[in-house]
Amino acid sequence: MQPKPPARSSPQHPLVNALAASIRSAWQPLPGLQPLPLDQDLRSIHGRLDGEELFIGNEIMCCAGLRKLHLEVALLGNGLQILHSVWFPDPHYDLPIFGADIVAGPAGISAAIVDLSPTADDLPQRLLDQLTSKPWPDFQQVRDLPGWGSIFSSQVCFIRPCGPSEEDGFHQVVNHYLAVMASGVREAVREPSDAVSTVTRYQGQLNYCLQQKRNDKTRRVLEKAFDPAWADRYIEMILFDNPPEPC
Ligand code: BLA
Repeated sequence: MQPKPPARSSPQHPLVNALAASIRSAWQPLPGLQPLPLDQDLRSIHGRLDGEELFIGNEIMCCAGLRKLHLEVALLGNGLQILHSVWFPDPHYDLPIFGADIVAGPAGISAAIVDLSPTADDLPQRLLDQLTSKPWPDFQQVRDLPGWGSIFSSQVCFIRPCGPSEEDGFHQVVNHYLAVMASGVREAVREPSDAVSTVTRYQGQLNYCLQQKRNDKTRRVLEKAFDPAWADRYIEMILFDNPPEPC
């Protein structure tokens, strides 16, 4: 039987929709893009909390240079809407991790973050130069990172956008970061499994996953919407699964 479409109590936040569309357009032309197998029950997850419909939609792809490109759009109760996207590189390639997270509630967006996060000491210089070539707009509320946020680069953009024009400004920043990431992917060359650089990037990506799993706010929302064991498996297997060892 087909699952019933979710009864959306609040319409999707326009920035969530717009960013999801930008992320899909950015990955579309990547070399060798293909969907990774994902069970239907994880592609589209339905639940109910206090009479409200919950929904998580997942799209997971891979391409040359990236082991996993993930886009998740979720409605998780109390009008909470999430856009989450991480592009995890294959550690054989000198690439950073693209990550974006938007948390919107009935009062607007409380958190909007985008980064190309290094998997070694710092971002490759050519990517740093490209990122900094386009300065961000002057956002009124730049947010402080939590302790585990040391995984992000010096170019991380973490704000609470004030109004539609800052939301649009943030969207432009994400588009720029996506374009820089995509150009890195197109140029990246595979290095051997036993190269020190490959092993360092594998360890860097493991650490990224470990630190992201320390975000109690994500865990709490998923535990409340589903249950602790489900949340734990979802975080370990779908959101921040460890990279396989290079071979
Ligand atoms: C914060 N993430 C949050 C918050 C919630 C979630 C409810 C608090 C909002 C706020 O501080 O205003 C919830 N995020 C989720 C859920 C999912 C999700 C449930 O993605 C998925 C189902 N988080 C990421 C990624 C990044 C990230 C990829 O998943 C960055 C690239 C960052 N989220 C991030 C940060 C915070 C946050 C830095 C603020 C944490 C804090 O201030 O303690």
